[in-house]
Amino acid sequence: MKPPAHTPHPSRSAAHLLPQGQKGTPRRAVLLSGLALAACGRASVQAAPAAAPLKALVPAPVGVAVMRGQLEDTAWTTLARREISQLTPEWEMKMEYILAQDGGWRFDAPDRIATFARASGMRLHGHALIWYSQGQDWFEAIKPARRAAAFDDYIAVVAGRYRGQLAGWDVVNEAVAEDGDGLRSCHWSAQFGQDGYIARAFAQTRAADPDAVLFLNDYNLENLPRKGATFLRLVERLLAAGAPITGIGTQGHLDIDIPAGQITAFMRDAAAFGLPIHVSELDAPMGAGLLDRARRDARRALQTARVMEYAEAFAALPERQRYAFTLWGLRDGDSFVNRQGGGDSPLAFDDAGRPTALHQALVQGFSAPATVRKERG
Ligand code: 9MR
Repeated sequence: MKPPAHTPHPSRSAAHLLPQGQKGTPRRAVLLSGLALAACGRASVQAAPAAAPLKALVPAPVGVAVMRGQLEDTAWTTLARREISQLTPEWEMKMEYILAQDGGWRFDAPDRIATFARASGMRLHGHALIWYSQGQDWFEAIKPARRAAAFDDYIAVVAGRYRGQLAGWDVVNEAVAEDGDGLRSCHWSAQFGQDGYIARAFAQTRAADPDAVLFLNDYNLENLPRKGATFLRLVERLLAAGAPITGIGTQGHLDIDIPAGQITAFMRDAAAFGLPIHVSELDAPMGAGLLDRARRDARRALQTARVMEYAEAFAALPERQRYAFTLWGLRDGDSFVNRQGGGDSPLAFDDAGRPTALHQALVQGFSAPATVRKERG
């Protein structure tokens, strides 16, 4: 199997390795218990009683990234069925999986995930049709004169296959340059132009699936205000040109060191388009593997404050703009962040399925009354 493409990432640019399915060690599904955490000003978190499932707490579908192997792990499926109401295939609905090396198409894993979602009463979110980091060898091996048809055909086949089965698609992923200075150049932009490939992908996806919400999805939008602004200008330009963008995806791989208010400011600017917003890949690494206790507590407090801010900013959106709030993995050990050694706690559950400090931050953020949210916003 082809190794997955690398995705640059803030402060952990080499932070993912091979996709990781079930590891074979059954994990015990443990019910919720409170967590006592270090108090620290506004971000303090108190010991909590047994928590409600996330899907009862969040005023929108709660998503999680999934790999086929996890569907064979009953600890994962039990926890997911209790907590989660939407699934995003973590990598098996991308070109790297679907376009097999023998030239065929592979749909077994994404079909299995779609079947599981349906059987579990969960929504399915498609990720990702066109991404700068994927499909280059395949595309460049096609004669230039036939590339446009191949691009259109890929979208027609994949989006057509899942038509009616998923709520939305990340049509184009990560179009904005790493630092926010313009757009990325890639094999797609070389063929169709920097805005051109995005507009074409949206038009083709709309033709293949008339009902899905179609997202432009990117990361660092809250971490780097300049990148957030470039992204929103791109949305504005493409909408003005008639592209059927009907959703805004902000991945939410959080840099917990950003100043307070930056997340709220990006969400407010993004919300001005009136489109549904998907917090599509939230995690919040602390970089905590090697830290001593005092420093770890300080990192926890920062993590708590920023995750609360994200939750509050999302909950403050009008209902029709709250597409979903998705975590990029269920348990800490499921996170791509931990595939290079582990030790971080970027997600809502630990490896035994118990709520983490990040979970408590979500509880607090989503429990804040609307008036408090408004004042903080
Ligand atoms: O977490 C995903 C990892 O398992 C895959 O190997 C990798 C390449 O497909 O993609 C990771 O997910 C990325 C997502 O698709 C887009 N935003 C950044 C995510 C983390 O790199």
